[in-house]
Amino acid sequence: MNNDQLTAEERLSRQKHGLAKVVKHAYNNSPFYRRLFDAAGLHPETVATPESFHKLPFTTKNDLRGAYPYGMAAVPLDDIVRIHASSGTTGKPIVAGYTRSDLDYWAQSVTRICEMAGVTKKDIAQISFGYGLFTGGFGLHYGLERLGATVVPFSSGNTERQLSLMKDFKTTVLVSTPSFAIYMAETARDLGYDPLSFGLKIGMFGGEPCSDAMREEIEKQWGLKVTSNYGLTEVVGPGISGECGQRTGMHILDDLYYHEIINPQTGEVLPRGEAGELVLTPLFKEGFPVLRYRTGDITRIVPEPCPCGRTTPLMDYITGRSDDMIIIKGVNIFPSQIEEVLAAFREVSPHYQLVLLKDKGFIKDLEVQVELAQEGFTDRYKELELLGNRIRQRLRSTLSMSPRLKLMEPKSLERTTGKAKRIVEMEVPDLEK
Ligand code: DLL
Repeated sequence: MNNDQLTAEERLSRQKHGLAKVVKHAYNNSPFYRRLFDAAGLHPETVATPESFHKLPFTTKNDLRGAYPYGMAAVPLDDIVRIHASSGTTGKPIVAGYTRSDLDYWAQSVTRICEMAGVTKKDIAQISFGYGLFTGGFGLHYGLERLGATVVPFSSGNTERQLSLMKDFKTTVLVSTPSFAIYMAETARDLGYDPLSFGLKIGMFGGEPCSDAMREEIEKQWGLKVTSNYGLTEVVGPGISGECGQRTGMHILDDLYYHEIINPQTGEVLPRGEAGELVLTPLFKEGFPVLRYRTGDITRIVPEPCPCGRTTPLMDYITGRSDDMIIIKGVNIFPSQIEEVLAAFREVSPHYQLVLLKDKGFIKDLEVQVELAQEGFTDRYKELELLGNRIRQRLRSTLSMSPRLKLMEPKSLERTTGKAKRIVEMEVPDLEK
């Protein structure tokens, strides 16, 4: 049976089976979950159904941090055959351990995501995600290999060599972050290649948001079809949801990953269609199971069915993270709001950075730094001043505050071969406004 076209009853029956299995496994084998159930006065039977699951407390990033390194294990360490970890910038990373069966479960999920994106065994897929503790490289690798595609495990970095092999190997699928795809196109042109001449067909992009503007830019530059896919280390890695060719959102493999959308302030489960924080439970994970994991990612379930015929629910593109809200001068700002404003100006490029200006550790102001677009670049003062004023005005009306704005020369912001770093902090004593 095709798991992407289950009827509502079939789906529910799989979910019931999965929930009962994973809840019992976590309770019986994970000291972390045994304590959590006991403290809440719960027993597996009382929470292991879709109707009662909401009674179980959430698991948070802090819980996983506190369990560093092996506190989330629910099998003897002898049975863990792989470890990945998130690249947390502060504190200890979050560790995920996989049994052999977990690796199989993960590869199956990624294979389905790749098929949805339109990849077939005829494709040559170049993986430009880092191979290492990050789940991107190995995650896509085993899923694509299982599908039968020809995998080029390049890993991240070394952009010029990537391009040269990409051309020689006649790569058809590029697997990377969307920001790296833009950087590669820029480098290709610098080297005198026309990116359109590479013949790339599909982009499988993930690990960070891909705004509509970025998507258009990548498609225009490479002549490929952009698909976005989503996942996170704590749950399994990539392979949780991904786009088909229709652009209606990312199909969640919900026979394998149980999802809820909650109000991030109250924790209440929201009705289908309302935007909130995504909470995930991988139904068949043995090594380091997580139940009701708060992803921090803000999205909603698209109410309309997808014309592709798959019945898996569609998750909308991530609009932000519940923890990336910046509070400046008492105003709440999400970076995605700024990205939307900038995307409306053809005169600037997709490369931007938000600098939090701090005085003795306190955020005092925000500077939006954005590169001018290469095409039509002007250094005429008057034109730049006019453009600056137009962008400032838009930022002010969208954000209800006026951040500082710095228009930068093309290619002056640092490029990344992995996830773009959009927010940086700078200590600026005695800042004046
Ligand atoms: O980024 C796993 C991954 C690798 C997914 C490759 C897709 C492709 P982490 O490093 O743990 O894992 O980061 C997970 O990245 O909570 C989201 O905030 C963000 N993220 C991942 N994919 C997307 C996406 C991997 N398609 C965190 N759109 C998640 C928006 C994404 N944000």
